[in-house]
Amino acid sequence: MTDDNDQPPTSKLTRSKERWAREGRFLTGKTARPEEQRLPPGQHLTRDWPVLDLGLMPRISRERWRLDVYGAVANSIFWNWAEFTAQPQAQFLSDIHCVTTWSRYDNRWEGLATRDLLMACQPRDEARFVVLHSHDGYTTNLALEDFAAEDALLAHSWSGQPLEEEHGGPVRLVVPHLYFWKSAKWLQSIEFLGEDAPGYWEVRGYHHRGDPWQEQRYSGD
Ligand SMILES: Nc1nc2c(c(=O)[nH]1)N[C@H]1C(S)=C(S)[C@@H](COP(=O)(O)O)O[C@H]1N2
Ligand SMILES: [Mo]
Repeated sequence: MTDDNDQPPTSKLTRSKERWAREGRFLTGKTARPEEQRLPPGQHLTRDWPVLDLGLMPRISRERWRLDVYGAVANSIFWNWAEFTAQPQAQFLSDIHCVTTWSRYDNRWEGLATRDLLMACQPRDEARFVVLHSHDGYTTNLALEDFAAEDALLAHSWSGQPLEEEHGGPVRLVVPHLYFWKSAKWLQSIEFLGEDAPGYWEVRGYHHRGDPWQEQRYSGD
């Protein structure tokens, strides 16, 4: 676990990914429309489910897990596991698109739809951006409209089973219409802001929004 003041971890993989951003690796220069082309440009399908992160896996039991929602909201939230799972339950089927070019179809997620979270916390008028904070020191930022997508959720299960620790359990975000780095694993808190605040990959050369069909891989694309 990392304190807010600690530098987040780096590894051989995170250093390669920083270099890929500088080089513009994997860019095809094509764009597509999700309604017409399920697989975004420059992506290939995989059947297994790769694990990608900063290289350290925080272990948070469901008993110790809390969700902290704060910032520009009318109702701050601090839920324990029982309170979180007492919220309305959504099931969504969606595809994963990782910026390192693998995609995985038909993932069955279960959890709390971000739209239901928004009903509960009531973002104030000035709220425009959301920052996800994770137990490994990872952060990522999203525009409020992207966070509020109809198939976005705080997932605690995948394929009918508790989300595995290596994939971000107890709870991760899933925002299917953006590259998967926006889908924070080991979710700890959600901060609502009036101004954008780039996260771990966004300050290391990756795009602020990350739409796979527009190939928004890197900043400056
Ligand atoms: N907390 C946390 N969330 C994270 C990451 C991370 O390093 N830490 N990596 C992101 C990236 S780059 C990807 S591709 C996906 C990978 O999720 P997976 O390991 O379940 O495939 O998690 C995203 N969410
Ligand atoms: Mo990624």
